[in-house]
Amino acid sequence: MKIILLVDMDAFFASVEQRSNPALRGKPMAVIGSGHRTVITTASYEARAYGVRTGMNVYEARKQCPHLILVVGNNDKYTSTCSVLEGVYRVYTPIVEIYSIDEAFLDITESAHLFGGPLAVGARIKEDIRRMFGINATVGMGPNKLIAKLASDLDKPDGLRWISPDEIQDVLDPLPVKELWGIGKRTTERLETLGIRTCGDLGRAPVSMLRNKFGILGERLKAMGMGLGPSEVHAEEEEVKSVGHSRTLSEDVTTLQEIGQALFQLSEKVGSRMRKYAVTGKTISVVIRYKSFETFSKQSRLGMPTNDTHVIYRNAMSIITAIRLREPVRLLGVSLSDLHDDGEQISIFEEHRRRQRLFTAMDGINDRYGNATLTWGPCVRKSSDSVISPAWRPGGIRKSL
Ligand code: TTP
Ligand code: MG
Repeated sequence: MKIILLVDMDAFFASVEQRSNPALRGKPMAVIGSGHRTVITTASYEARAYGVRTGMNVYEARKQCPHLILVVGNNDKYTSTCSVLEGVYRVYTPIVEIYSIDEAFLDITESAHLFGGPLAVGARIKEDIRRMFGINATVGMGPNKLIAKLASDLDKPDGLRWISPDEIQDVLDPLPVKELWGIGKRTTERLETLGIRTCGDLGRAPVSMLRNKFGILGERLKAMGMGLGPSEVHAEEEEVKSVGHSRTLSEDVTTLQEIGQALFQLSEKVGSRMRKYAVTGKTISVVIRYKSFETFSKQSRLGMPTNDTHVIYRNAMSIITAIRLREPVRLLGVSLSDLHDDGEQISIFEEHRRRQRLFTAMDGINDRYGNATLTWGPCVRKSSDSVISPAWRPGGIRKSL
């Protein structure tokens, strides 16, 4: 049985701001996005006590807490903190997966005993983070990622909790299903129509009933109710398997035109990064997150490997147009996998060669003068860097979506 550890910073952006400005410490404050200044990105725990939440607009938040202090976020501070954190984690195990801007999974199965056991590792990581950055993190541990995430959620903020295999049943039995990572509002409502409210109910539900209602997902849901989940931690040094980029849109969008604009920007980001790394990809995936946070992805295989922005865009668009969108879209992602070395591709067609020269020139200029100095028409309309996507990675290149 593995021991998986999740580190999740407490009120991450807000904590970093409180750290760099002592006047903000101990106060109800919130960070707003630099691009979209009316929405709360995250709130300090002092502000959460008043009911201020991520995603609220400033007016709603001020209604909850009239003396709320607002700070415009500085993404560079958060991403550089994240990059340094990776080094902290590697002291304890080489198997580290930077999962989001403020979360990382560590597989400490083989190394925990060197430091005095899982709880000692967790305590040391918390202490390292406090000493280096002056901020609090919560550490959750369990035999898989689902339970590690649950342990962290249940013990926030400044928590340290290890749910060992023999405790899982007792923890899950009374726990409402919505507390489980990956079970959103819609699934919770659909489970409720089956009379399933707690994880205990879910784990005991007949699989045939769940399969009827949820199809293939039914089995996964039952397993989750029993506390089973993935335990593979994807260490970053493994070979790159996909290149992707995703972005929380500054506003939820509904029209194909708006989606197309965002997809073009993403395709250009992915295409230019692939050209920089001299790779092409043969499978394209599009990730869609609805307003309700329900997230899914669709893939398609390309005729030949590509890193051409327009080819990526056209294929991403045909995936989207084949989907009947049920809700406004909050986040979009594009990635290419099944990667090949670009050198394998010999350009037979002059058009292909001409486009490659164009891309090389554009990428060169952008390398020199900063990203998106030179870009395609559809990318100009909206700034694309004001929001850090939850899928942000230090290297900008990741193994899987
Ligand atoms: P979270 O870990 O979800 O939130 P948090 O660290 O602020 O608070 P806690 O973990 O203690 O509950 O997100 C990490 C950071 O990511 C958060 O500080 C701000 C940013 N973020 C966004 O930019 N947009 C979002 O929709 C969310 C949820 C977070
Ligand atoms: Mg956090």
